[in-house]
Amino acid sequence: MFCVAGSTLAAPDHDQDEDRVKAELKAQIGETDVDHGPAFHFHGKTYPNKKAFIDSGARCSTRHVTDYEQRLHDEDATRYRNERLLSGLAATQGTGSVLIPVWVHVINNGAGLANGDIPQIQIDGQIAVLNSAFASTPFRFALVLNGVTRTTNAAWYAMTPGTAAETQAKTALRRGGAGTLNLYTANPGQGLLGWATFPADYSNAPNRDGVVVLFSSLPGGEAAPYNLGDTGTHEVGHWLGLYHTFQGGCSTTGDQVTDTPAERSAAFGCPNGRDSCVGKKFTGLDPITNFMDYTDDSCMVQFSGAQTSRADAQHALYRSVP
Ligand SMILES: [Ca+2]
Ligand SMILES: [Ca+2]
Ligand SMILES: [Zn+2]
Repeated sequence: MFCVAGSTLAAPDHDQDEDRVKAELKAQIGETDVDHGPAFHFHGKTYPNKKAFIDSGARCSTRHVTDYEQRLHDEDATRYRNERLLSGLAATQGTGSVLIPVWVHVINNGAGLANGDIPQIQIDGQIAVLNSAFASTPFRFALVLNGVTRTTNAAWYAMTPGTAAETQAKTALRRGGAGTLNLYTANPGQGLLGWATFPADYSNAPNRDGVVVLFSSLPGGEAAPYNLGDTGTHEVGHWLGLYHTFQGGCSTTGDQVTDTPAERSAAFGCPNGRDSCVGKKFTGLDPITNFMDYTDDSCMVQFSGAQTSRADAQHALYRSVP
């Protein structure tokens, strides 16, 4: 009798608590059933809300790397760091010690800003944003002398990942080796903001290497709230071997970076205090201010120490030839 009474009295309280916690968590991570916020107008399209835009995949179209690939790259990176340490070097190259030459290829649909023919001041602004974002890392970015090309081509202007247009554009325009950043600005189809290739992809497909971003995502562009240049920062993060902070969801390996707390799904907007993976294994709030999440440009402010170390190893292994 005692046990029955105990369970009938205690159980509802416990369930109510659990339901409340679950509901709060769902609301916090933007997964309530009805309220995902107001309609989101972006780049000539209207989405039911910002979550729908994020769910559309347009925020970033960089390919997903499989667990197997991740393990290979991370074994190589661990070996690289251990060899440095054995030689008496610091695990990571010095801050600002790696200069990355940058080519910017402005693909447009004709003359004028409305056709994506962005002015030099926005290109300089993007390079400044990269240098500021990567200030605590080994990487510095410098535009190659006369390193801006301008091409009018309607098909290339609307290119999307994996298409003939992308191959043609990059084959024609790309300059430099594995360590040279080729940044293409265009107006990709499907409302895409950008995509990048990973360092380890270079040897198999050198011509595909580089970063593509929506022209109006550059600083001063019209792609609010993604117009402070941090689409460029995020994609260059991929280009240096970083994954999304929400990769792997609530798992202990996740993005293969130890100091970015695990995250169940992409964050959007700037949800302060979001904590989508909870419990002993998942201490720490979601890394919503990290450049490798999907939050607004104004919300993203940092790379972590372990991301820096990861990017350094990936660069040294696969991009050391400029
Ligand atoms: Ca992590
Ligand atoms: Ca957490
Ligand atoms: Zn991404």
